[in-house]
Amino acid sequence: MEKTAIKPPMVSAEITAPFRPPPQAMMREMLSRLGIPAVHLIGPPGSGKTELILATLKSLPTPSRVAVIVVNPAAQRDAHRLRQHCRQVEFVDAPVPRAASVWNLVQQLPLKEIDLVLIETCGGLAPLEDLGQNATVAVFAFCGGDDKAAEYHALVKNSAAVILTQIDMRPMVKFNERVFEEDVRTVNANAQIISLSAVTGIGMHQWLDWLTEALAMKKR
Ligand SMILES: Nc1nc2c(ncn2[C@@H]2O[C@H](COP(=O)(O)OP(=O)(O)OP(=O)(O)O)[C@@H](O)[C@H]2O)c(=O)[nH]1
Ligand SMILES: [Mg+2]
Repeated sequence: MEKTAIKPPMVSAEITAPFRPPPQAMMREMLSRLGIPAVHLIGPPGSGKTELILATLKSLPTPSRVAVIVVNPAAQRDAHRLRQHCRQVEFVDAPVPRAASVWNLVQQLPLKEIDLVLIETCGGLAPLEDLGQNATVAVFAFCGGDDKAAEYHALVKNSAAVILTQIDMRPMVKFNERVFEEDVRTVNANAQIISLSAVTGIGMHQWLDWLTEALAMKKR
């Protein structure tokens, strides 16, 4: 009689591999446990994200308790600008933010000394990976034109707040604020729209109030 070889039972990789939650889930869980909100600021190149973070650091009573993570192809430059006002600045020189690299950096932060994590990334046209943030904030600039909320409608839809920076440029730039606001409202009825200038400080209080509320909510 012909002998048939006994095959070992098939063990699927799913069963043998230890379960590891995705990086964004681990980040959210850890920051949540510590009551630290992570706010992701995202917008087109040059929309004023770094300038806004700088103005924020200058306005907050304890900037030393803020950590900033910057991701863009030349993030080191933004990090250099920010380090003058903030001890905890990390960067990734990459065009697209990845949850795994953000999580790696967050794990290296002295989280007991941190109240807020700000993540700056450049983009918003292509669908983005969830980075483990609690809130997404879209940042657009007056000089970028009044069509940006329509162009970046997916980003606007997923944002808790929409910032329109560089309003000190009003006298110099053709920009229809009604069109911009209507485009935001078409896709997102709830986002707070905040117009400000990170350079002159006009409107910054609204942004700081929003941020303070986000911090308080997380602590609660
Ligand atoms: N007048 C004026 N200039 C601003 C304001 N905010 C930003 N800028 C200027 O706009 C330019 C771009 O600002 P950044 O903050 O570097 O823009 P960004 O979004 O971080 O750019 P990327 O990191 O390259 O995506 C800089 O020259 C800023 O100084 C503002 O409120 N008013
Ligand atoms: Mg920047």
